[in-house]
Amino acid sequence: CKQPNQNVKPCPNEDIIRKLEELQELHKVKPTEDDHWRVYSYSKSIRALRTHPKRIKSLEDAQKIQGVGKKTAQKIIEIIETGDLQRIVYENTEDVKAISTFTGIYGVGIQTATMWYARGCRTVEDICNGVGDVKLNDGQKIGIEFYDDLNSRMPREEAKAIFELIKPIALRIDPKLFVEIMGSFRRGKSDCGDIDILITRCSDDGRTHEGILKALLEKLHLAGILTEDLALPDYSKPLEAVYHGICRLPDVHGARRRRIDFLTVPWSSKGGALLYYTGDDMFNRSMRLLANKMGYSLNQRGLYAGVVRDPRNRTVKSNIGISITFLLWWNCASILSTGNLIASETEEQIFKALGVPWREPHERVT
Ligand code: DCP
Ligand code: MG
Ligand code: MN
Repeated sequence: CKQPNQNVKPCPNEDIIRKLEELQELHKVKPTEDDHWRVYSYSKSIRALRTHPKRIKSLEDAQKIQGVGKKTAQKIIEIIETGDLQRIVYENTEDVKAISTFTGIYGVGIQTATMWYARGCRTVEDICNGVGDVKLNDGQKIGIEFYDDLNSRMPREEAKAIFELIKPIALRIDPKLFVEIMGSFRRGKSDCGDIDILITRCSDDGRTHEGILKALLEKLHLAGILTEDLALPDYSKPLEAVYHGICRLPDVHGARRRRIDFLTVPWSSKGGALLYYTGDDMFNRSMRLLANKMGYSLNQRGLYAGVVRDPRNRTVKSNIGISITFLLWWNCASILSTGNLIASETEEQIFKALGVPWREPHERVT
């Protein structure tokens, strides 16, 4: 598919975005509701700034941008005038710094990071040295070994180069496979945090992609493309599998380790999976919310009706003046429609069923 590279042109407010992102990262590891709101509010401002075509020069300029609040506008001015943001210094306390460093390790969430800090760990070295009797699982050990690589985003071109090695290897196993790159790459971003690959296969000829992922992973290890596994698929679900691992461009001196994810789904879920795996996560969240409001449920398998309501929990009140016939019909309808698939084969079907005008992947940012 076409990849409009809307983010490739230089952004006139890049320095402001960098500082706001830095502050946002610090709030991400803090526990209060207020911090969560700040993260959300900064992400709105950052998105708005990314698409703002002109350099911001004044408080008025900043406040006029949709999504930028008054307090953020003041911060923007501080960054423009001083090149810095005092709030970063203020928020960057020892605990926040340490916890934020720890959550940069693959497989470490805020809870684990906070626990390690409480046990006395202040640096990654402390963790490795067993301070506070901290134990690491295999994924976390790999996360530490390649900490810097895995915390840097790759240029779009590198994701493309790696994918273009992988796709033909997959098609050699089965030429009828659907193998596409999803996530930030499909949205046309100029840099990617990882490589997300969706695999499925039309089963009209009676065959499926069962067993393909296992074979593919083996070949990719042999080719030196996959270097470490982080989470292997659950092979008890033959058509629906998730893999997390690490890859790199083989035969390139100094090539960095990159995160890679595979998702396989049944052909009937292709549209649901494309929509989910293209993201971004905020766009997905708003689509799910909309689906729920309409009494539907949206996930990577597709759009379903009836699953949000549990008919058994419905209490019948006799004083609300609804006829018994209607209540019976309503309950039957709920029961009959439990898990009823509304749309899943194509993304277009799902947009249509939700009454949302079509949005190209690069437009799917909220
Ligand atoms: N996704 C989601 N909710 C999550 C995680 C993922 O809806 N909590 C979906 C939307 C994402 C897609 O999966 O776009 C891929 O997940 P990534 O974490 O790889 O995110 P991106 O590819 O969008 O960004 P990045 O460049 O950071 O990898
Ligand atoms: Mg990604
Ligand atoms: Mn991913």
